[in-house]
Amino acid sequence: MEDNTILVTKSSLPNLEEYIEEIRDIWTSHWLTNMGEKHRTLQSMLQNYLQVDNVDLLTNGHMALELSIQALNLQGEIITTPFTFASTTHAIVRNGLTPVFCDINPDDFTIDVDKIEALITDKTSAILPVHVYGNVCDVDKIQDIASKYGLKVIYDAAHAFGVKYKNKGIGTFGDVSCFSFHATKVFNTIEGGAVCFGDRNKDFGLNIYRLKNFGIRGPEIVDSVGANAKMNEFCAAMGICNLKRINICFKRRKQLVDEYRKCLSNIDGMNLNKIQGDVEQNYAYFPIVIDEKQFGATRNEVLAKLAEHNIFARKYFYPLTNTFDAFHGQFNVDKTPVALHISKRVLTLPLYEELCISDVYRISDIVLSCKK
Ligand code: T4K
Repeated sequence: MEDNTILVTKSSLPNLEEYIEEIRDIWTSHWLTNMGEKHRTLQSMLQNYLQVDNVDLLTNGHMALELSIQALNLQGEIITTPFTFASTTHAIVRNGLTPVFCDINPDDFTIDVDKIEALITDKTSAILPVHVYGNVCDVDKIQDIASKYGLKVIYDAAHAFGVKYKNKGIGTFGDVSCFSFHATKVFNTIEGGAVCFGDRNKDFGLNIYRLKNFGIRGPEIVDSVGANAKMNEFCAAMGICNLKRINICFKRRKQLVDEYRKCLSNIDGMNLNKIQGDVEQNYAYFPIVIDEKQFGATRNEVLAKLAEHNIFARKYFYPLTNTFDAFHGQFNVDKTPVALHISKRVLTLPLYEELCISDVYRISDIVLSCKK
């Protein structure tokens, strides 16, 4: 790989010496996993940072989703969106439940709350919306619908670390919020994830803890059939170091996004996500939507032009999850036309802490050079 290659993202890392310092005492304790000191420390740091009642750490964001569905003992159908990473839909299907796909808003690509109620049946047990790219779903309306029909709400907050809505941590909404701390996320623990939930959901907390540790309740009691999804100490140590520098990371991402917006706003045939009111953003992704008719080039042509310059943007999220081969045509994509339209036109541009402002200008120039 050449030095000048720019990928869609690049993991944020702490100073190496700081990480070594953080893991040094593991060589004294020999305690590598199973809810050790680092695990407990990161858990309480995150509880504080995310302003939530409870946090439980897991091996990744996917297990957070999959085990949350199980811990809530959901059955039947779950209303969700197809404009997401495979994980969201797979977590539902792997639990033996049926995803029912709701369309998305054209402005911020979150679930279209006006289309949820028509999808509710007597089999519906929950709504699983996605704060896609860190854009906040209409949490108030979703809660109203959930309360009216007695449904649970699990947020896929994989993209929404550090986001606040009306000054409240994004993890405080719904019954559960599931975060991803994957290497590609604004905050990473190498691999990792977490569930956040309120004190009113203490039972959920007990269930998730047992599910992540084989169903073991005590030294001689195993009273449920759990999996293994414990975050290990090296990952937790990475999280401790990265959390200490998270504000530097957000500040830098904001600068880059501000420059992208200056270069790429008000271009015929190109739409950017609307800036949401009452939201403190995390600048996780920078999606552009290219309408071939007005722009004069397709999304794929822009992607290819960037690639000629060793710049690798990504089609997050194409294809839609309801079109995956894995489902053998089980779902009718025509029922989510906005999601289909966006997925054929969206491109996520490179965005990460180490990206140079000059690269933002260069990337924007190449994108604009495709316009006819
Ligand atoms: N829900 C949503 C909405 C999600 O987006 C995700 C994950 C999940 C749930 C599940 O959470 P986790 O179980 O993953 O915690 C990446 C990530 O692997 C995935 O975590 C993420 N979403 C998804 C949107 O993106 P890929 O297949 O695009 O990853 P990959 O390997 O192509 O990496 C993308 C770029 O990241 C590379 O070009 C370079 C950079 N990179 C990658 C790795 C692995 C690094 O800089 N460092 C690294 O270690 O899925």
